[in-house]
Amino acid sequence: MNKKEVIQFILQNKSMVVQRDNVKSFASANIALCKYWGKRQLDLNLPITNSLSISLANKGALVSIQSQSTSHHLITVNQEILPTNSNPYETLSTFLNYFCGEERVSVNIDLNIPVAAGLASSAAIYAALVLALNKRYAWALNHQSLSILARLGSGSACRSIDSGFVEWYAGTANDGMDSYAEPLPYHWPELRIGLCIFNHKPKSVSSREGMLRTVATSALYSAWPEKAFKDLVAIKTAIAEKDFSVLGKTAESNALAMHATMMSAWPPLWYATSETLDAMHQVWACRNSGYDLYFTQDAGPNLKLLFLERDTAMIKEKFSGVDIINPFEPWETFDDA
Ligand code: 2P0
Repeated sequence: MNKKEVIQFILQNKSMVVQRDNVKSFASANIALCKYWGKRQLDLNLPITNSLSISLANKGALVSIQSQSTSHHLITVNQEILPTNSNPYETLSTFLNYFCGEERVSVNIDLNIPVAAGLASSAAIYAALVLALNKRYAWALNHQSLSILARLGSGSACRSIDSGFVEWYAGTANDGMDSYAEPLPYHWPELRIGLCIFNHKPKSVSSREGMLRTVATSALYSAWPEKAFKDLVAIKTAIAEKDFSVLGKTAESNALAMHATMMSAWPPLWYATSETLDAMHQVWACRNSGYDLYFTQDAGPNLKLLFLERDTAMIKEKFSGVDIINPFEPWETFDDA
């Protein structure tokens, strides 16, 4: 099955008539503790390994959709209209066409995280878009179907349908019907994520291109699936047992191993800057002084700190400008909007 056929299958017997115009949905961005890096199928964004993330509460994308009487969709991101000949417009508009048919819509996307800088903005956007479409046509889809539809927009978006800890199953089916994300039944109110944002600019190599290149050229990639599997087991156990040291250590090691596969790709992929490396050394220095502090890094230079509430004051002092998130804090979901 291709993308269009998967969508038709999920939406069979569902109305394609607008039930509510001007709907609004919010989806949190998510940070992977065990990463998704490499696809077993490109078109459907089917991953080689399972991955596990933590959703970032009120950090993410708010998407509204309204009917529009123009010949093309009107898409704005943070109040700026996307030019119809730009790549982001083409990608979003192609995705919208799968659902809206001949209809044209105006989509407003408001993000409170940097766009395409390794902060999972596309995950939040596609998840919020699918949640908003579900309201617009009153499909009443379950989370599994919503997660699959979000994955078709951007792989990691399937992890942004739910909050808290979320696991995405790689699955084995060719049509990807067994590749969706589900929340883990654990809360960890003391857990904190610190966003160290050094660069708001979009990354030069997209994750899609980076994954392709890594799988095709990195000699280290063959070791990745086993490493990811072991880390996933360790992280799930650490979450269930609330063992923060094991969680942090495994997440940091997982991120570094993913970056090792990228660095050994050709041409090499190197997302870190000198600020990223300085912050890593700061984390290691804090650890050497006895603090339980770890980091993770995605396809961008920004670093995400993992720590517990008790160390908040120290983190604020050592990492100036850090944005601290409590992933289990309640936030506005716009479920009735
Ligand atoms: C993750 N990343 O697990 C990993 C770690 C980046 C590094 O998921 O091509 O934007 O749309 O499926 O989801 C970023 O990849 O890629 C990502 P596509 P996506 O969070």
